[in-house]
Amino acid sequence: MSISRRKFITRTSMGVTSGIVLSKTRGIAAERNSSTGEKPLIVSTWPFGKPANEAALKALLGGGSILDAVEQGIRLTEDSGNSSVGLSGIPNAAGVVQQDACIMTGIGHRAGSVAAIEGIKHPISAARRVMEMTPHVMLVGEGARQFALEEGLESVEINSAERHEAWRKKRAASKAAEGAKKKTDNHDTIALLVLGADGNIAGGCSTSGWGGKLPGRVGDSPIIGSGLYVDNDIGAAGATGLGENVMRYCGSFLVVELMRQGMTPEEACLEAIRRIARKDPKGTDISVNFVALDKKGRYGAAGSAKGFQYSVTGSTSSQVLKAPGVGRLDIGPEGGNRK
Ligand code: SD4
Repeated sequence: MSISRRKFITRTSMGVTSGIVLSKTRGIAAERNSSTGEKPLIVSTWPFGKPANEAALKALLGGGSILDAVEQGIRLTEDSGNSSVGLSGIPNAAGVVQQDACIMTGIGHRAGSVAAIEGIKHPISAARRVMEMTPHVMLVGEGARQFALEEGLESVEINSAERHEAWRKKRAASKAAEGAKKKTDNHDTIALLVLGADGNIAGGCSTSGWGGKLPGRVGDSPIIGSGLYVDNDIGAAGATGLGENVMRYCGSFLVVELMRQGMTPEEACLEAIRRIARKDPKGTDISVNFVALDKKGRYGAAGSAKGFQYSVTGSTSSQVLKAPGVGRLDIGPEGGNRK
């Protein structure tokens, strides 16, 4: 099914030639309530998710599974140096990069996760190995690192000051080119959700977490139900933002449960943020953003403030969209905004 029905302000066209995904982005679309019914469909956090989505699509088109798609997409981000995920991860207060990642598939409701792992090039692959090669769901710290090494995963020095500096400069230049307002730029997460052509769903998450965090701090990203949740009967959701404000509310699980109650992905993301903002002493000043897709191929996202962008890729288009922000006066009563 085509995305062309949607009233995107801008859109991209994408062709697949000899297994290579070709795409162009001409701008940011601003569709608030999305429903395409398209499969396969890949949704991820932030504009840097777009090339990751395209790598995920390429994996699917090459015959890979939904888990291969999640892993390949996120590996691209971990390698790319265009965010603080992976190789260009941001150090903690002790100057060390500790990474968090998880992966989950709706098939068999299985999950794997690593937290506070150091010096492994692809934390997402370590998370997948935890799921597939152990009876466990989560490994942390040195145990996670040793396991990854035993599994043959590549070890790398992530806390390279030069790498971090190069990323910081690149980021500052692109923000200046965009005319973007200065903001504290100390975190990025890729959460990437895949709906396969057969209707099965998987997702993954990878991050170096909040820059300057205490050593040993684990965020929402590797916690199943917080940074990511997949339910093959309903859909999937992923989070980015200040993990502490997601973890205390089981954010991604909440989004999926709201979709179970009948909300569209966008409504569910908005309502989850309102739920958090109603309880949180900081209201909407919580830096929480969600992406979601459902079993029907509908997708959406929302942020506690304006400015969150997400990437959506299907076999006919690949684009970066603006997510609606929950306004300070818009947190309403429980169950508000239900259509
Ligand atoms: C964390 N949620 O560790 C992550 C950081 C993040 O965009 O999402 N940054 O708190």
